[in-house]
Amino acid sequence: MSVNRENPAVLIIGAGMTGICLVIKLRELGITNITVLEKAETIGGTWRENRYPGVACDVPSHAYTYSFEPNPDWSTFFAGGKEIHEYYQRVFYKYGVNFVTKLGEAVNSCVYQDGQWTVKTAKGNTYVADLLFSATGILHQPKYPDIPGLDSFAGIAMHSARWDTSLDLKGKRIGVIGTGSSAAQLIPELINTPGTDVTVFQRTPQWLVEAKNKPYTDAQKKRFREQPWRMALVRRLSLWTFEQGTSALTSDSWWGSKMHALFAWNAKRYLEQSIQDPLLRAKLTPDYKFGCKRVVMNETFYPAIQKPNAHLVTEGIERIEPTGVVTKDGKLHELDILVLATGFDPAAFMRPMEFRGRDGLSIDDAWKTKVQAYRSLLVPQFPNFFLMLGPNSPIGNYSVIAMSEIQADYCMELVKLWQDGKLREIEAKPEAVQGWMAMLKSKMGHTVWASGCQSWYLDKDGDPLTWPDSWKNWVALMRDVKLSDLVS
Ligand code: N01
Repeated sequence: MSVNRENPAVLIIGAGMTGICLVIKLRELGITNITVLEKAETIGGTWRENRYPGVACDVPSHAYTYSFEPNPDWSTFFAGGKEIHEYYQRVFYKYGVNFVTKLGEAVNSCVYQDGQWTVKTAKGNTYVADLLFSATGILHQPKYPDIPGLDSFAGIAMHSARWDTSLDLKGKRIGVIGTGSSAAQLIPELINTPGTDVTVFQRTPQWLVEAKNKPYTDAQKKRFREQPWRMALVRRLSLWTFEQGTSALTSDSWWGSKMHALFAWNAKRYLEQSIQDPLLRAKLTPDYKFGCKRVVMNETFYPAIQKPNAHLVTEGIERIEPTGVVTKDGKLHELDILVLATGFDPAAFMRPMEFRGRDGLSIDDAWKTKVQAYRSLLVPQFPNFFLMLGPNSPIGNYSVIAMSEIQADYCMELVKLWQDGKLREIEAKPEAVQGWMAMLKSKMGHTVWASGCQSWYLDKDGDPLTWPDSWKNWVALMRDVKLSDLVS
């Protein structure tokens, strides 16, 4: 079968931040035969899905922006979810990504055969592609807690990422399970709603860093517009700070340890200065290393949890009954609404699609022993397929947009090599995948993630699913395409 390598048929699954970026980059290569399949009726990924009160980004707005599309109009230092969603919509239309996007096209299966991918959707449509990109995001599939009686709850129960925006919260007794980044944003909004009584069920205290969220004035926005270097400076400084954080979490060198101690001291001081009641402070004090779980960046949680209508429960959940949550001390906490801020399955890449590579190999079989992808992107036996933001991407607290752009650039380099005939198919050699996994393993022990806490950063073997080294080293690696690692 002859493939038009100059303008191949490209399919992208997902019209979120990464999918939009890919279309723009592919067009820069002169590729126009692109189709984006988006399961929902609107675009925007995470920022379409997460609608809970208080949803925001805890990465500074100017750093959570495409490098090629700065936005002088961000209203605050940390933008809210709605504003970020609007930004993506603007970029989507400005770059004409809408012309190649099919909405309401949930992908059911992707099967590779004879050099092409056949993709079928729930609507019964079939698409054929030479190159396939999964841009479905990392944290997409909600994780529901395995608590006895959850289904018996007679009130309203919902996951934080499945928020019912029509719900009237006033005067309600609300329970929240979880105290991660989503919970820390939404709990204060619930507590500050008139007449509510909010019970927070905390299993593990979180490390929390104060994230002051100042609005940008009209004068500042005008300066950003007229002198774009100012936006670039805010972006660089924000990213630099996060880069130091990443180094502190991934290195046990002298410098890494000092940086780690400084970040931990700062968070501890914030807790001590913010929480007046010593008993509550003790409940909120983590007993594991700073950064082992994803650090929560927030300025509203500590003030809110001290309000009279807020209760922090640490006794542990025994079961759920129709009227509420029973904790291990036998107490029934009666509730009208139960919010499950219990996070996501970080290894559910592409699922629940049927995904088959060479010789009918299913992704479940390919990953039976380990979820792995060369440079996070190339899955052995799944040629001409790119798993964006795949395992061991440098997730953590860094800007996921910056990450996505760098991965997209790397993919474009591979596509160019393939177009030039230097690669028969885009696939990593088995020994390169083994080398990649061994390199990751050798670095993991130095990270704080492997220091003995439970978090979504770890896979089933207790190995970090994140990039276990500095941001700088990751970027250098991604800018260096090693042709010898690829099947030629
Ligand atoms: O989820 P989480 P999240 N019984 O997994 C608890 C991104 N994000 O949605 O710590 C009782 O962090 C669990 O307890 P424990 C960001 O990458 C970004 O908050 O496991 N509790 C924990 O407290 C983030 O890391 C932004 O003991 C149970 C909570 O639920 C990721 O999304 C904003 C339980 C889950 O915390 C996920 O954050 C928001 C059980 N059975 C989120 N099961 C930005 O601003 C779970 N928990 C960019």
